Amino acid sequence: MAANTKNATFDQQKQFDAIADQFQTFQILNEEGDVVNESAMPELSDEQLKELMTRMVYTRILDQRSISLNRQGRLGFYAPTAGQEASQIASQFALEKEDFILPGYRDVPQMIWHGLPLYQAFLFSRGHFHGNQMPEGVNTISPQIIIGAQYIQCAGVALGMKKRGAKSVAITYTGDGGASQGDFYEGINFAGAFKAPAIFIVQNNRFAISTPVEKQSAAKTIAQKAVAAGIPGIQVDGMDPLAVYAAVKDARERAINGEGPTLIEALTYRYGPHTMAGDDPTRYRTEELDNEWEKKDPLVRFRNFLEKKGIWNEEEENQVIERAKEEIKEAIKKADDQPKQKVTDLMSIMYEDMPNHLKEQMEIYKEKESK
Ligand SMILES: Cc1ncc(C[n+]2csc(CCOP(=O)(O)OP(=O)(O)O)c2C)c(N)n1
Ligand SMILES: [Mg+2]
Repeated sequence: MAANTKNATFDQQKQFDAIADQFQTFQILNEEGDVVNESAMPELSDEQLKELMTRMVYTRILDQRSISLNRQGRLGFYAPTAGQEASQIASQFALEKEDFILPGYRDVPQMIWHGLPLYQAFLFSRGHFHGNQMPEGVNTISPQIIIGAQYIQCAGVALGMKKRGAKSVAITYTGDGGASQGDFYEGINFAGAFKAPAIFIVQNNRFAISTPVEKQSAAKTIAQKAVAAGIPGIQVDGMDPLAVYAAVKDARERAINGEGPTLIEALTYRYGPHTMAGDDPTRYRTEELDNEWEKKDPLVRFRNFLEKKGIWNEEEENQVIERAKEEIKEAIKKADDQPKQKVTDLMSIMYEDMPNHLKEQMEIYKEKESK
């Protein structure tokens, strides 16, 4: 017999309402660029605020150029980033150089601002191995393609930092779709149990390719999933760079102080397609939804905020755009100038001590490549 809800042992609705109450969206700047949460304002100098804007504008241009380079056949795999600049750039902006980033395939901008040279990001897109060779001191690994796997790796990297007594954090990114994967739960649970200094970000852009977030989970928010792992969770307006920055900065401080990991759900939107491989967003998103999110644009909002403060203008923004275009042109040239990769290159960088059967294959390929 079905349970009689009148005699239920607890009031489910009350439980859900209490949860919803605790996971309200954290915001500092509204859509017009006005401060609506003065007490939460992060301490950032005018120079730092301008630098954050510069990086977001630069990244938007990089996205536009990457899309057109892909269409010209000059780039390979590319996952568009426009719309997600606040979630991506402001979260990286709250890190220190010694922090370690475990990115997903859409998170190449964070790697670039963490120190990955642009030409190597282009080589990654082309499937060239040099795009995966991080320079010494650039603390990131290649973008993860397996949805959610980076959450487990992040827990491990963070635990390693803790064991070494390092004052740094590991940060990882996945999407709303990624939050349905087993790896997501295992990662946050493990990090919570061991109080590992990790920051787990979910960029909830409302779609996993064409699957809407409503079909991912019965939970009202992704942030509340932190509760089951015994860690703090917060939902932030992911189109508000100041809210994202403040949330990550706060999470970093707690992690460094030995208080363990945080789960941050950033509500955001990707304006473009899932990747350049051929999905058509008009088949799974309405124009109304696109328009609603365009009004939340992080660049427009932050520009308004900075202009009202009198520290930003069109001329400055145009200079950033010109610089970005110039540097992208140079970087793509540098990527073009890179020697074509050979099978023997791939093999020789894989092992310190190459197994015998591969040594044999190496000889075969050396022979082939010499012709
Ligand atoms: C384990 C695994 N399953 C399926 C895929 C195929 N796949 C690639 S992207 C993607 C959607 C992910 O969506 P989301 O996590 O919301 O991230 P977004 O692309 O929106 O940033 C899927 C299912 C994959 N790469 N790995
Ligand atoms: Mg998504």
